[in-house]
Amino acid sequence: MKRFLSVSVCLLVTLASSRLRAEQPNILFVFSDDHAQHAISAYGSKVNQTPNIDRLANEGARFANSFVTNSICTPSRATLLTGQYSHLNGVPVFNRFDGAQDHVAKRLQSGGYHTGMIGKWHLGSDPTGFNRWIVLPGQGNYWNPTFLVPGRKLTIEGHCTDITTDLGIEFLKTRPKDKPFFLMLHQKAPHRAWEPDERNKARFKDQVIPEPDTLWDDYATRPTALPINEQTVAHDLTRRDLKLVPPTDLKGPALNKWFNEKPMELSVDGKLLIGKELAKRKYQRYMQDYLACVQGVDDGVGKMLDYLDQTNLAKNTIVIYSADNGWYLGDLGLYDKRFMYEPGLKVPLLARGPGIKAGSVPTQFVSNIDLAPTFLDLAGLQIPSSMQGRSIAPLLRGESPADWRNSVYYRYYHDPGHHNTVAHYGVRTATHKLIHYWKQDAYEMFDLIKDPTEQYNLLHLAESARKPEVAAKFEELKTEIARLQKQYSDEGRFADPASWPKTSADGPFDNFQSIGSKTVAEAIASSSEIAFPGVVK
Ligand SMILES: [Ca+2]
Repeated sequence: MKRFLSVSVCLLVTLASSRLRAEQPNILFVFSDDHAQHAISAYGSKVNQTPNIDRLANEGARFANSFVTNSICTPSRATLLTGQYSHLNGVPVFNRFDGAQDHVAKRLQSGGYHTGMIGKWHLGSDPTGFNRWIVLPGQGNYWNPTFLVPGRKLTIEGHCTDITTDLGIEFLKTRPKDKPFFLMLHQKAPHRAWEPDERNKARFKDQVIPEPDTLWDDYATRPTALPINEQTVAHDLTRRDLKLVPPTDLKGPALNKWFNEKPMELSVDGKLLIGKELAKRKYQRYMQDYLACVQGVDDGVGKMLDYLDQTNLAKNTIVIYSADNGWYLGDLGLYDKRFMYEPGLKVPLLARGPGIKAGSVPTQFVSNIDLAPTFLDLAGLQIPSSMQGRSIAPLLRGESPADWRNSVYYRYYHDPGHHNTVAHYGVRTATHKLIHYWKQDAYEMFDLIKDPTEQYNLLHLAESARKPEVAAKFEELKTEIARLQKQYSDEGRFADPASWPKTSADGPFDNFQSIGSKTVAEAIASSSEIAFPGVVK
């Protein structure tokens, strides 16, 4: 009897443990680079259609209020892994991520997941916490990109977006079938300089893209930062961005210099374009290529979803789509990201899978600090207190926790930096936004209900700022910023550029030995511990 009981207990324990294992869902996280929320049709895009990303919205949840904490590539990726703001994870600008620190992939790996990282990494250090990784060095290239695998580098012929998708499929095909998987599939596209694949380039070549209402923004009420920015469509697109054809005799540094210049007149079909006409032309050229790159990403999402459906993996796989930062589609006259105005602050966030309510549109404020805790929660693993975000799993199930946050805190440091964007921090609530340019001690405040495109800074005119309701809101939001800085332990660690880490997320990557050109299948094999025993940590 005793023996029978003991066998039964063993059986029960085994059953319980295999059941737990079976319930751990696969997680496919598709991430893109610089994909504007308003360049997705499910989010009401006026400029393109993204039928595959829309599938995630129709079959799952689309987050209406999804934000980032620091709207540039490298800091956003460090936050994605750690669930922490830049001042805690040590990546305020384009410096290298210390892979020795605790992060979500390590925890999923030790929690029983087969983990993979494919595509744009842009954290400088070698990925840690992944069974397999194959990543671009720094930004990487669109065409015939070089990839890094543990200790080696290789070239794969073709377009980066398609290759990254194919590597993702290959990862799923070759994964161990007795474990759940966690795959971070990170597209380089649609990052500048927007070099689309041939099929989508042809598709957008002659399209006329509607201009946003604020393309001709004069920045009249926002004198601190916008008038000196260098990310305008009218003045700051280079010949490389505009895909102009160089004179045939230019070579080497002279050719590079020519590509990096910003043309202020252009001859098109025998007509000399200047001023507004030229800016309109630049907008079309930029958007055609940007949207064609987005379309490649959307094609890739479709391919991944089809594969999950065909292999019956869909029923136990949570698919999440997001981007590392927002983006300006000519809004406020801008391209690029950085500024915490709505197009830069908001990012796409969509999720589909078991337990996720189809067609739901959660409106709670979520941000990229929430992704790491969410992955752990979905996997049934403990969320460490060092992570500053909160799992959005209850929101995915359609719940409305009463104590959810009502505001988000943002901080951008990269000043001096690219595009001459002035450093700032701020808060966004359901109705208002307050931005503080701390070096100038200048503020901007917007009523997002009356002025969703942030054209009128309520503090610009003394007469307006003195109004009791404006003054009261200003005080309320300053208090809210102070509260959030305390909550998130932001004591201005990287406020002074002299305090930034001196490392770079852009290499060098000289310690990787070249193994030549490979097919996708050969490349993924090269990133496995089987191909290079002892190399993978
Ligand atoms: Ca980015």
